[in-house]
Amino acid sequence: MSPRLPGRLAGHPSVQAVLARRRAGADAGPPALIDAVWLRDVCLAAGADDVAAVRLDHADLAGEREHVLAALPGTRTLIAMVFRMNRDNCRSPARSVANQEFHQTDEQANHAARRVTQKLQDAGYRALNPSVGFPQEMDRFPGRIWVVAHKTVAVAAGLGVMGLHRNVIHPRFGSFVLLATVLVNAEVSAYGRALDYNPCIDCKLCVAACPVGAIRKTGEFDALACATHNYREFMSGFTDWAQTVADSEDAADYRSRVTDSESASMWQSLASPPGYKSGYCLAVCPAGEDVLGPYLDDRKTFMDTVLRPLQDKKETLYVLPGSQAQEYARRRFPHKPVKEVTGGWRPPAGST
Ligand code: B12
Ligand code: SF4
Repeated sequence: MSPRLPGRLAGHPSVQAVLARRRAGADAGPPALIDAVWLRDVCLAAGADDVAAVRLDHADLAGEREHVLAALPGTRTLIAMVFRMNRDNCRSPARSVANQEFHQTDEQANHAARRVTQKLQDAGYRALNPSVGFPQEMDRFPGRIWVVAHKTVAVAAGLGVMGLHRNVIHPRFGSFVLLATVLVNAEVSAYGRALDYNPCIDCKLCVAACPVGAIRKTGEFDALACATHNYREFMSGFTDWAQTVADSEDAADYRSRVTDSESASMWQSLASPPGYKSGYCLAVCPAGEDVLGPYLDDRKTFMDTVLRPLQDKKETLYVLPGSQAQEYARRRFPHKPVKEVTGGWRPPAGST
């Protein structure tokens, strides 16, 4: 049935074209249910390495619901996808190599999620793909800057489980995956089921690899220690650097506070995608069926060739003064210079 429209609107060429298409049956609207096999093919063709859908009303997604609905009102299903990273690139002590791998995969995942969204849109659904990594909602910083927590969605969809290092471990690809989520306003004919085991083998290599002790044997994760070091050239570290520039009396004073290589590195992070300082927890993880073999065959060689080069690397570690991370870094990695930074966090009201 045609909608009742005011005369001026009814006579508009675009309106007439839409109504003519409807009369011809070309615009019948999408099927109520998205076919799971079709959806999987679309995601794999777009570049995903694995995919599973989960209902937005899944109990484990209660904390995501309001954020998802704010991003796309009417969302019924979340489509979780994983994208493999090349392992030895991630493991390289050369930060340029590892960072390139992270950023290329990030880009691939964003492209694929966008393509899936486009296919769903063309099929007549409302769909949206939040950013895989950055950019994020910086007006909310230091609050929740992400639109959707991809880890939470991927775990609920059954694509993996978080390991000791708090990254999602895929049963085959292990920790070497980035995640993306597509929101859609329809149900899918089949949903994923949570894994009934954790691919993490509790080897604790991630604990040994993290240079600032952010991953504890007990399972606690010190997100602030991680962000202060690993994200030195992202939002908070950048703010601290900008404050250092503002506080410096002249070029000589600035140079006494910031080394030439730190200035060059900050420039590189501003000119290219920003560089992670670490990510070693993910790099050393032997979990996952495609990854585990060499670790099972010869654990010593695995540690000598994967863990040790990262532990031995001479590099500056960034810590908050008086933090556990500072004590840990000095004790466990005496060959790595430890530098106190503020992390760029705003001082409490009343302090100068
Ligand atoms: C915030 C964030 C971070 C923070 C906090 C990490 C964390 N464990 O949540 C920091 C800056 C430390 C970080 C670091 C890294 N991240 Co990150 N990060 C995210 C982000 C934006 C949201 C994470 C999230 O869902 N948190 C909520 C719940 C699920 O996490 P949680 O572990 O249960 O809870 C902890 C944190 O949320 C933290 N927290 C709570 N509120 C806040 C607020 C702020 C500002 C901070 C810093 C932390 C924080 O405290 C909780 C208790 O420990 C996602 C992208 C996205 N949109 O989902 C990527 C994501 C989780 N990151 C990812 C990666 C790859 C990394 C790094 C390896 C980057 C690198 N190359 O070095 C490191 C690994 C550090 C680690 N061991 O976790 C991948 C993980 C892929 C996977 N296989 O699981 C994601 C999914 C990006 C992606 N699309 O693939 N990350
Ligand atoms: S490195 Fe070992 S302990 Fe850490 S997440 Fe991977 S399998 Fe689990």
